[in-house]
Amino acid sequence: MSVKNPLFDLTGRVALITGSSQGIGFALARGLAQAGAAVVLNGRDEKKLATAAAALRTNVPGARVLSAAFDVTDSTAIAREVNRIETEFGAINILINNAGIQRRAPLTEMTEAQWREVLDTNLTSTFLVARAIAPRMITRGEGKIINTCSVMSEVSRPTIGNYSAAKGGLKMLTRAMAVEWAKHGLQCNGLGPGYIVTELNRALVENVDFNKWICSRTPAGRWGQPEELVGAAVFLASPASDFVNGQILYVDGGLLAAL
Ligand code: NAP
Ligand code: GCO
Repeated sequence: MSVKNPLFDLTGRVALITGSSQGIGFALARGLAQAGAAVVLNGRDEKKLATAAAALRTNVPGARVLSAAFDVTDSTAIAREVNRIETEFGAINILINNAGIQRRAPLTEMTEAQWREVLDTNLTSTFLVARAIAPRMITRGEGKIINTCSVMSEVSRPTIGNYSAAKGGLKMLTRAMAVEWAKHGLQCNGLGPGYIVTELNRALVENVDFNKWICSRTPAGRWGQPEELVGAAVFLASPASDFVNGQILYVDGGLLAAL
């Protein structure tokens, strides 16, 4: 007997997950689809998106899947695609601002381009996409916004000053959204992954010394897998979190609990 708890049931909901052609975003899209949501995949590369959408339809038979190729730093493209999604696919009930990049360098050697690209993609984009969708959610009196933060919203390490600044800002932008939009029936929260095995971290996973360090620094003694973030995302996207606002839910193997 398959038991579905209505608190975690996303049937009939439409979820846009930015940066979901691979990695964490794709895992979250698949998890929300398995919970019943219709999902909109996003990324800049249309071929990667098509491959991801096909895989998702195979993984989750019967799932409604739409691809929306746009750059989350391009406000014109965002407006165009949000209109298309809501016209062709349905009102967006759940927004996961997940797209993000890394450009590692010591601050004294970091180029302005490396700084700006990371802040634009990892922070400003969330403002731009949420600004396009939140007014529609406010009109409808409901909506779930989940921003993919990071343990770097709380701590940093050398060579990722741009990334840490962006993720720290994203924590506070999440709280700013919560305090402005909660009265309109929106719940805005953050998801804070620890070290997860994805393309973003390929160089770190393959670095023997870094791999050893992160496994010793993480109480669980290992890297996380993208699928291990799905439970927290479904919780934050579902009725189960209707009185949760402005929180960052860390899924980090205990990393932030440890000195
Ligand atoms: P990933 O495997 O590199 O995937 C990044 C995704 O974002 C891709 O689908 C990429 O597709 C998309 N993307 C990048 N720039 C974009 C843009 N300008 N517009 C639209 N889509 C864009 O990385 P990931 O590890 O899954 O990271 C996803 C999110 O989790 C990021 O915000 C990252 O900071 C955060 N995070 C990751 C970890 C970790 O350990 N991996 C931990 C904490 C937080 P295209 O290149 O085709 O656009
Ligand atoms: C790095 C990593 C981290 C992780 C993640 C940790 O260079 O240390 O890329 O930034 O990806 O953000 O939560």
